[in-house]
Amino acid sequence: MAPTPRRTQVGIIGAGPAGLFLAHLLHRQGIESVIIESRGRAEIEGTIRAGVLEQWTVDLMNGMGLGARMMREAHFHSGITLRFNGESHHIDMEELTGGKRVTVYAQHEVIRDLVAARLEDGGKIRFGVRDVRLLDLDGDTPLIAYRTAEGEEVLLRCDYVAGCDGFHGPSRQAIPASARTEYQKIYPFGWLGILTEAPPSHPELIYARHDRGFALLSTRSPEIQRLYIQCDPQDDIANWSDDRIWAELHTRLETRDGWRLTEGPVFQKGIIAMRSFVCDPMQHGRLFLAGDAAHIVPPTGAKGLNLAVADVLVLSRALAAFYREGRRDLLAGYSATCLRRIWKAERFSWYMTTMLHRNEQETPFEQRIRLADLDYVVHSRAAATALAENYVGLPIE
Ligand code: RFL
Ligand code: PHB
Repeated sequence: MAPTPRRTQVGIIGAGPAGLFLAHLLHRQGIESVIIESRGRAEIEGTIRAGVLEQWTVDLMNGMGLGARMMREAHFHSGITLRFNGESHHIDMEELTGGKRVTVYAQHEVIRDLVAARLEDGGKIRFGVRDVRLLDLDGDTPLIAYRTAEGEEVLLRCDYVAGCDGFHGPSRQAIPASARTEYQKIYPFGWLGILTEAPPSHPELIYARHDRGFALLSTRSPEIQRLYIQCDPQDDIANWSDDRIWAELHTRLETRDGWRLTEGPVFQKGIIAMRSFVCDPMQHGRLFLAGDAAHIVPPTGAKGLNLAVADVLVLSRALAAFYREGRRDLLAGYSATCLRRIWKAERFSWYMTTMLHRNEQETPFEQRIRLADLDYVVHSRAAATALAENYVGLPIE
């Protein structure tokens, strides 16, 4: 017997930053939603990903009453350091942007805070679902079909579907290939990331360009540091002993003036590939894509999570205008509104990535241009201001 359809206003696929922020934003507008998530709660709350929140993302969390733990436990950085040719250069973002800072607060901590608050509000999050299918997207009442963790077949009838299921989720594929254009760039390098139990080596993030490749020093807490080095994206993590990782980190990060990196035991390591990707349009019928489902940036600009939140802020406003006033124009313009911000973040992330990484495929001429870019940005107030303005996050319209 076919299952009886359940009903909600907005069906949200994916409990990442995009899906969770959307559910909270809709709830505050009196709009009901259900989130369906293929992984378990412990898994989404334990996956190590992003670390940097833009100023407006922090303001939004605080404005929604979701920022209490973040304000106690996060680290607030007024600048970043750029290193190349063995020298260190400080970019004072707070001064260059009229007081904006970035907040280092891990993505899985944001997820923990948002999941807990949503469940406390009585919100519906279905974890561990399987076989998710999107149906009738062109009609007035699209359907999400899925199987619960217990194996029960469910049909969820919605007014709208939000595809917040990341780069590999089914939502983007539900838009016919002929109805979307995909723009993509794959970089010939990846990042090897580690978590280490060590004290901070430096009070702010260090982005380094070195002849042996890029390195990044970030942090998680006074006891735990996050570091990355550029590597071959196909490389096997088994080829990277802790000693080899530390040797590369020392070489790439340390400066001629005697600054030294503090080591500690490595308790997590992995390799990620890097790409830039945009799907246009981000909507089809009653389906709206948000976050990594629609676009990917390389992590060098620290933009991915923030972009996902920006998308769902636009979507929540458009849905609120529909439910409150019957307006459909903001929904119709969703993709175009989001893509203006997305392409600027794509440009910035590409710029930071190409400027800071060693790319064997580039000519010696191009490699010297990257160094000139760095030299320019650390010595020109205009160029440093442009970097800072993008890094702390462009204004939300
Ligand atoms: P997510 O986080 O991938 O969440 C998608 C969710 O959808 C679920 N899902 C499904 N659910 C139901 N049915 C299905 N069939 C499903 N298929 C998938 C998944 O299980 C998942 O829970 O996407 P979202 O919400 O769009 O958020 C995007 C961000 O996670 C991402 O952009 C950032 O992590 C990128 N990123 C960074 N962003 C920043 O803003 N600042 C940073 O400092 C930063 N550093 C990073 C990063 C990403 C990294 N990695 C690992 C890619 C550093 C790294 C190393
Ligand atoms: C991180 O702390 O994970 C992090 C920081 C800055 C980036 C990317 C990742 O650009």
